[in-house]
Amino acid sequence: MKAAVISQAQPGKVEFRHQTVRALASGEALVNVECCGVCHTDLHVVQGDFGPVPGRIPGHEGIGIVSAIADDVTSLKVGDRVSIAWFYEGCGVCEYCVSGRETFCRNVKNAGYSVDGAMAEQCIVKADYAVKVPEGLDPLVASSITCAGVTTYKAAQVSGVRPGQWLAIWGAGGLGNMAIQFARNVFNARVIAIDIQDDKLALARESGAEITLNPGKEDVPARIHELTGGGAHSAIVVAVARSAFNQAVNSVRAGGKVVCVAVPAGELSLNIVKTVLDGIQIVGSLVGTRQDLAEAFLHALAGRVHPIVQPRKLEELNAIFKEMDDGTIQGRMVIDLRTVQRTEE
Ligand code: 8ID
Ligand code: ZN
Repeated sequence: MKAAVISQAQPGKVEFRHQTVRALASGEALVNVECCGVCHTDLHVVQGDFGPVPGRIPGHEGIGIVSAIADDVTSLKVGDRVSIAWFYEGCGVCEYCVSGRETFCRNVKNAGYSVDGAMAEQCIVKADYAVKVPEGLDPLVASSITCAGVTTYKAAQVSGVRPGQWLAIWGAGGLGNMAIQFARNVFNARVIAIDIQDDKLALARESGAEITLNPGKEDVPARIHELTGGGAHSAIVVAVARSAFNQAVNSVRAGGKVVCVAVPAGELSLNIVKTVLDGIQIVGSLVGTRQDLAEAFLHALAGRVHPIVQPRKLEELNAIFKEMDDGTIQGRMVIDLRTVQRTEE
């Protein structure tokens, strides 16, 4: 099968290879990949931001059809459409796995990082962890839900935002676009979107943001305090920039919550006095559980969220990473493997 593999020789790039898929082990299923969205996390992984992983196949917004199952698999059957998400597998028995926080399992495996992901014609999944895609949901749409969608659906839950409250969202890229739609259409929040690019802000308005702000042009925390009469009730940061985190902390009202989702390098600096006197909460949020993903799929199926996606070819992956780095992508680029002739082993 054809696969994109993180290059040893060319740091920050993938190479395209033909390789053989290994035999299925107990509990596993083989998936013929239909498509896989390109998340900024893939760019972090390919660039070695979480440590180098040469030889790894990236991709964790994968959607495909089960083509084979191991003898002991009962949760999937051949022909099922499933997702290949960042949360690839947990141990199933630790304090996190048994308390609805399985993505924090200390023995977690992540698709496209610690195990091979979905930027390939075929991918092996752990059957009990591959969430089924509901019938009638377009695979290109489902792919964006598999990371961008579920992550922001979860982050909005973590924010605790209530209907009618102000939620400020930093970053209007692949995740940001989904965050705005979930916040507006599922959580009934009033959304302020913040991005450094005006074209992204225009898309944010189309997606449901009531107010858009550009930190290059105005003092964002001051404007948010003014517009909301005291600050946003909560904030979600999906912008790949440290400054966005500091702006978020300074933009929420007393008792407000800042949900950290993006993972730029560096440290978050906090005004200790404001954090204490205003009772600000700052919390990380990591993708979503299998149940969160199943729910996020249903919101997409019901038409509450519509990811903006553009199909691309596998061979364009390095070019897509460059566009992502340059900030020229609107919504999500999705590798569509259905457009290429499937190669045999
Ligand atoms: O589970 C998680 N926590 C999780 C899941 C998936 C992705 C975390 N992530 C992380 C990614 O690894 C990445 O760090 O979320 C971040 C955003 O991913 P993405 O949405 O896939 O990236 P993108 O499509 O490139 O969008 C980034 C946006 O940030 C804006 C850009 O203009 C773009 O719209 N941005 C930047 I760069 N600097 C900004 C700034 N200073 C900014 N927006 C506002 N202020
Ligand atoms: Zn992702």
